Amino acid sequence: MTGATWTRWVLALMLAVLGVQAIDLDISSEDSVKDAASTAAYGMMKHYKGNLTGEIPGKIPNTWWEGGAMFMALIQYYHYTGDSTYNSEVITGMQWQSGDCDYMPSNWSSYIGNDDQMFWGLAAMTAAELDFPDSTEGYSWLALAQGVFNTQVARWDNSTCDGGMRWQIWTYESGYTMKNSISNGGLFQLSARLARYTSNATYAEWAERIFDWAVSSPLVSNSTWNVADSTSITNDCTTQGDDQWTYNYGAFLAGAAYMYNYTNGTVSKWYSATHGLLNVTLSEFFPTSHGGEIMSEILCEPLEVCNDNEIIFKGLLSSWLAFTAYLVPSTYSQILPKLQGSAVGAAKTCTGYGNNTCGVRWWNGTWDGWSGLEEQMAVLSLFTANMLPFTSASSGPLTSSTGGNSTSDPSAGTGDSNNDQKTLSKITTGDRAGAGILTVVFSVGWIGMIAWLFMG
Ligand SMILES: *[C@@H]1O[C@H](CO)[C@@H](O)[C@H](O)[C@H]1NC(C)=O
Ligand SMILES: *[C@@H]1O[C@H](CO)[C@@H](O)[C@H](O)[C@H]1NC(C)=O
Ligand SMILES: *[C@@H]1O[C@H](CO)[C@@H](O)[C@H](O)[C@H]1NC(C)=O
Ligand SMILES: *[C@@H]1O[C@H](CO)[C@@H](O)[C@H](O)[C@H]1NC(C)=O
Ligand SMILES: *[C@@H]1O[C@H](CO)[C@@H](O)[C@H](O)[C@H]1NC(C)=O
Ligand SMILES: *[C@@H]1O[C@H](CO)[C@@H](O)[C@H](O)[C@H]1NC(C)=O
Ligand SMILES: *[C@@H]1O[C@H](CO)[C@@H](O)[C@H](O)[C@H]1NC(C)=O
Ligand SMILES: *[C@@H]1O[C@H](CO)[C@@H](O)[C@H](O)[C@H]1NC(C)=O
Ligand SMILES: *[C@@H]1O[C@H](CO)[C@@H](O)[C@H](O)[C@H]1NC(C)=O
Ligand SMILES: *[C@@H]1O[C@H](CO)[C@@H](O)[C@H](O)[C@H]1NC(C)=O
Ligand SMILES: CC(=O)N[C@H]1CO[C@H](CO)[C@@H](O)[C@@H]1O
Repeated sequence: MTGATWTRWVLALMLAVLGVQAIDLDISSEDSVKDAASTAAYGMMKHYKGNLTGEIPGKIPNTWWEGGAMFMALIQYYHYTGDSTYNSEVITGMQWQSGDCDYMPSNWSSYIGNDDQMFWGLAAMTAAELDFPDSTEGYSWLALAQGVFNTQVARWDNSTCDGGMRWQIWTYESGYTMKNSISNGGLFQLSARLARYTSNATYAEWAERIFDWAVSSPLVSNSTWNVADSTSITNDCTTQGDDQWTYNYGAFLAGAAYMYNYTNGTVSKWYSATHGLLNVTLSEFFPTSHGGEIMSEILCEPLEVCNDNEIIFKGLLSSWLAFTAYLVPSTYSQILPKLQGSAVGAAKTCTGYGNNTCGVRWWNGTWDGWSGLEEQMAVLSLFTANMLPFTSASSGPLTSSTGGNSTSDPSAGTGDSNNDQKTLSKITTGDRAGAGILTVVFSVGWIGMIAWLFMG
């Protein structure tokens, strides 16, 4: 061994003993980015028990939607790194929770919101676009995405605020009176992706209808490109809850990018929406106080109050930024440095427990003491998104005319009684008790659920 090799060994040993080795990331090396993603994925799957005997595939304790987000991250991971280690768990979980091809599985469908269902639909859409291996039995990825689309557009609510998706699905959920950005932005994005994948104009008409409604409501401004979190039907959607979250911007941004690409770059509305939303996203969530290139969930990170849902949001934005760069090439040079800066920052935080556990605040320079499946998921998506410079345009989302071959079923999900509001009266005592062990996605939903339990 040379002196230098010795020094490296001793240093590595010291770091291991001290438990401070970070993920060693060289952002300009394809192999290094893949290794970092692999380390993050391994750490994430240490927390996933759904494939163990006696457990429920795809179900993560205390949450249902996170399963969809987790599989989305793993589908992207497989596509960009080629590592198929987790594919069988993805396929098993994605099919297990699929309900009647609509992600309304009867165990959970009484308690979920439109946004919860949407994350599974977007995961299935991602699987179709990234040529994820089909399940030998079960539904095609495209049909699952179409099933979510079909069940959601049937809930488009023209009876209040001249349109829009409500946050929640059922009248007894308190978020039922709200229309929020992630539910509308999620369906906008899914519609745009289905339009581009299938070339079926019906999906594009829906994407346009949802977007036009959103910009006519307080949710999205087509002049400042502010994206608010929610608005309420109780005052006819005249005011907004203006909390700023990365994933709300990401949902509309990527949707606009898909529409831009679907329309072959010929429609200025989608060009302005993409660039307008991108500009605000980059100026708002990459604070100059941390150097301007590291993504931050600005609402919860400063006081360290991010909950599990919120910890995932930056991962979602990371993936959607990368997709935007594939679909709208003029955004590439703006997006790449922000993904790279974030990844370099995040890698430094992966020093927890001496086993590369990552934290929440990617700008902190070292582990901030937080850990969990959600932290790993966000970092996994970020590292995967950093494969962008090592891939060509053809590594972006496919369509049925560029190699995507997932089987279409335009009427998927339309025969399922779990979607039917009339089945509400059939909710049993067992179901109500079940509600008690669930953490509903947002606390307001939780409070509403408790109120309903006591009043009902
Ligand atoms: C790292 O250690 C923590 C705490 O013991 C544990 O929860 C986590 O699963 C470990 N992660 C890995 C990748 O071993
Ligand atoms: C997950 O479960 C499925 C179904 O039991 C099985 O086919 C698959 O091999 C399992 N995967 C892993 C990684 O354990
Ligand atoms: C529904 O709950 C039952 C009983 O716990 C479980 O066996 C089954 O796997 C669950 N299915 C889904 C889709 O979660
Ligand atoms: C919903 O209502 C708006 C305004 O009243 C109308 O323009 C639109 O056509 C309606 N859409 C549907 C799908 O009924
Ligand atoms: C902005 O949205 C409003 C609907 O609220 C619409 O009337 C207007 O044409 C849009 N402006 C542009 C530039 O698209
Ligand atoms: C985009 O261009 C392709 C190939 O020229 C064409 O087939 C397709 O119809 C165009 N799409 C739209 C929405 O105009
Ligand atoms: C976005 O920002 C860039 C420079 O940062 C600017 O050139 C461009 O005009 C902006 N686009 C929009 C739609 O605001
Ligand atoms: C659409 O996306 C593909 C990558 O999937 C890209 O090669 C193409 O240039 C994009 N089209 C336009 C009009 O930007
Ligand atoms: C799609 O193509 C892949 C090979 O790229 C093949 O393995 C798979 O069976 C095809 N799926 C369908 C539904 O034709
Ligand atoms: C296009 O999508 C719509 C909406 O799901 C469906 O009704 C129609 O049959 C589809 N058309 C084709 C040609 O697949
Ligand atoms: C630079 C910085 O803010 N570092 C913080 C990282 O997180 C730990 C734990 O919360 C803090 O003690 C550091 O000050």
